[in-house]
Amino acid sequence: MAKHGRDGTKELEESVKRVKSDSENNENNGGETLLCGFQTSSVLSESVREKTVFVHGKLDGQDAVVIMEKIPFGEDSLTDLFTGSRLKLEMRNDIYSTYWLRPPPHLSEIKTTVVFPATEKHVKKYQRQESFLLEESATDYESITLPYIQGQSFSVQWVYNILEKKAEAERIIYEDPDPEIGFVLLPDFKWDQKQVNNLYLIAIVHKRNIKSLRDLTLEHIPLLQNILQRGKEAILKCYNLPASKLRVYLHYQPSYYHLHIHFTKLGYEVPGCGVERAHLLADVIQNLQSDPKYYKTRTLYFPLRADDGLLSKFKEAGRL
Ligand code: M7G
Repeated sequence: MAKHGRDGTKELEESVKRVKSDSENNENNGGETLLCGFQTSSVLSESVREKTVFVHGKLDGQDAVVIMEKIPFGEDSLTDLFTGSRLKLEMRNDIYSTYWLRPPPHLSEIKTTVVFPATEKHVKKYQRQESFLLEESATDYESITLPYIQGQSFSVQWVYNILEKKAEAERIIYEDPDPEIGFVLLPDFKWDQKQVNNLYLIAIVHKRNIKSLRDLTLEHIPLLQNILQRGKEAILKCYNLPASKLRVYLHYQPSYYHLHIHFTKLGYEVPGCGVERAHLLADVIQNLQSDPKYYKTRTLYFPLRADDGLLSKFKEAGRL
């Protein structure tokens, strides 16, 4: 299943072409008009700096969340941008002039993610909220967190679809099919795949009984080492990005309780890469090597948003 190219740039161009042809297919199978009937209920959050907006609304009477993000300039697109655009003068003063540039359609695309139908939990996930840092002892995990996540967490059907090649199969860049130490590596759906500067991939393990960092013990070291090693090699081959340019980590708490590892480009300040939520995979391996029960026994810290149900459980238990 591995599709490694020797020339990373070429591979990236090919994967961009793949994404374009996916979107062309999508236009043909009705995706083009999906949002025409979208009725906005509220803007959940927006960022002027990141040029993103998260919108809650209704589609066919059901809840939906639409995330839109203006994409960065890629060096490769500059020539097309200069030659194919029209300029509208805004003002001119001495040697200074400002314009509104109207790019050709293929350079004015907005990356759009649709969650439909969206659950109440999705709507909350994308709402701007105050966060609180929680302290979770091993006992808190057993008595508060575990029962909560067993009943309340997001469906991981999308993960099973990827592992079973029912969705995103053509996006997989590397797979080790081994049931114990194997995994699938593919672009995170947050990545536009237009440039490596904001590279974001996820490795999803084939093994189905590992919910999060808390479940990891000595027996998982070969799995974690395999992901770290082979994931780095695959990214070097596909995107020409060396391991020294990668941030490889797990989230605690994750949103989806099926073990997966984030691979992002170092220097790309993606939400969730801060010290309060991200655990470097290399550190996780070392911690397990020095203490096989490290993550079973340690107190772990993580932020939760004000309206997170788990936060209420910690409050009810007098732990916040
Ligand atoms: P997480 O740490 O469980 O939660 O990471 P977070 O979303 O709060 O960071 C899950 C990762 O999977 C995130 O980086 C998501 O962007 C990514 N992701 C989520 N979904 C539903 C999909 C999907 O359908 N396809 C792909 N390729 N990535 C997804």
